[in-house]
Amino acid sequence: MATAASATLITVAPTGAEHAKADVPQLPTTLDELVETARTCETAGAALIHLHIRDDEHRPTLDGGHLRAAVEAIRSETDLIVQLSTGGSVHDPLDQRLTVLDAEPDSCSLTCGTTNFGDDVFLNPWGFMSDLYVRAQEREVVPEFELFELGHVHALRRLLDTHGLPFGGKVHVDFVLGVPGAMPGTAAALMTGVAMLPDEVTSWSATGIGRTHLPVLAAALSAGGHLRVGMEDNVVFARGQQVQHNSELVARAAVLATTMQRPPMSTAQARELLGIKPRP
Ligand code: KMH
Ligand code: ZN
Repeated sequence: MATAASATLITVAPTGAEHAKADVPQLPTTLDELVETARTCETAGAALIHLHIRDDEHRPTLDGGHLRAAVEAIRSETDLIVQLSTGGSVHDPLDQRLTVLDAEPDSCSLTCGTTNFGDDVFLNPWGFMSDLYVRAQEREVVPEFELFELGHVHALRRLLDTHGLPFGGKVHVDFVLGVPGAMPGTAAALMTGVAMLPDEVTSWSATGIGRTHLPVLAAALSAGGHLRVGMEDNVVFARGQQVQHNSELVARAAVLATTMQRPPMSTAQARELLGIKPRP
């Protein structure tokens, strides 16, 4: 397993499925806003975008037309790796979540088990994980394994044992810490998870939800991990100061990574790290 890297993969998760546009008007929800966000965040140092799509009323949607339009628009305007969320919102049915791959993203998220999610439950039973994994292999989409709980690390072991390596041969995981009811956003929890990773894991990143954003970012950087930032996970830049644009979070992560002598990775380096197919 690679324990340190000389450059940092910065992922931006600009929107998510949880915040309402009415509460956070600066949340990018329209196609134009997403494309502008993607462009600006690429300039600020991001190499991968983790996308949730909203409908014309700014509500989360898994509609194939919306997903495909977003993938195509961001590909035509940026060189970012496009990752679609298969987690969607806690209300999305499992069978619909499987259809996300029809939009032909470079990458997809794949959460390695069910977890508490605030007052809700984010459902990821074994059968769903397994089907999604095999479909991603068949369609040559590279999964990013989302780990919200330490048990998810063990479930990843089961996926690899059952189905072998993902398309591209690399195994990249993303720790999501600090979701209420799930793994806490602490350096200790992150380090425990990293210590449990299967040998096949070639890289890892981490993100902390809400007020755990900065502690998790600092812990990940100091331990040789990569970073995910964005308004999906955190809408507060500093005490009393809301995030106005996702690029603020990317730019701060880029400065911290550069200070730590691990500057942001280019999109080409990120493709190699993750085993993503080159653009046609
Ligand atoms: N919105 C959460 C219920 C993912 O993108 O794969 C799930 C989530 C994970 O955001
Ligand atoms: Zn997500």
